[in-house]
Amino acid sequence: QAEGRSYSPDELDNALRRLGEQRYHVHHPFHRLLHAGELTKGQVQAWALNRYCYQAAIPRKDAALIARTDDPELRREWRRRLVDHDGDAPGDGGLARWLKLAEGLDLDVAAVRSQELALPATRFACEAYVRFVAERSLLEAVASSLTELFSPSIISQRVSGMLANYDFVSEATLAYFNARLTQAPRDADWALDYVKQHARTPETQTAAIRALKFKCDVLWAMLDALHHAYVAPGHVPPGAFEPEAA
Ligand code: PQQ
Repeated sequence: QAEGRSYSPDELDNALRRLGEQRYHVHHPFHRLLHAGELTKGQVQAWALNRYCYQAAIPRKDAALIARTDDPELRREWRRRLVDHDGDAPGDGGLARWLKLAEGLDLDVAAVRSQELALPATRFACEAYVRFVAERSLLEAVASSLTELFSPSIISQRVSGMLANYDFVSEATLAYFNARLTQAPRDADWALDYVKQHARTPETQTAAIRALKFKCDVLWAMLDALHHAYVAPGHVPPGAFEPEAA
């Protein structure tokens, strides 16, 4: 960004997409291994168990955002996200579908739901996301969701890679991701329009870009923690999930 000059909405759009293309967690080595079928079932279980903490944090950060705004349109849009994750009835919605995924991987569902076996860094990263949305500007809170611009391609890659490469994974197990393929682009397009409308000055545009970078860091830190504990060097912290010996 040239000194003191603001981006046009299209330039801001490009800057956000460039950042995501460089920093999104699709580039993390753990994802390469996951998608290429190079992990053991125990390592895939560790991914699903830890990732549940992220799923559980998402509706909390969405509720925090709703609580902060006086704009009925923003609330109306955002409450759909809550319903997507929590459903309208028990057993419905993204959290329940993630638990189905965990069950399909033969994890103890109650243990997953308790989050007690998650890695320390997973918990810190997820909580940092909730705090960020609760405490930073509304624009930054919305901008931090923009990683979802990049999730459809990683999800397609993940579903086809995991189905092709693991005999313990079925389409039913991965059903969580089907809904995300329509929900994520709808949500991300709306959020991107909001950011382009509301970030008009160099300061607010920089804040929006930094918010997306922060969120890429949240996702990256979660995979770093998984890699360190379960791939190399393989130091599982005391009290965290221990895969059964293969
Ligand atoms: N990100 C949000 C958000 O920030 O509001 C909500 C979700 C994501 C989801 O519900 C997801 O399922 C999801 N999945 C992935 C993935 O599978 O790689 C990534 C992201 C993301 O980029 O934040 C989300």
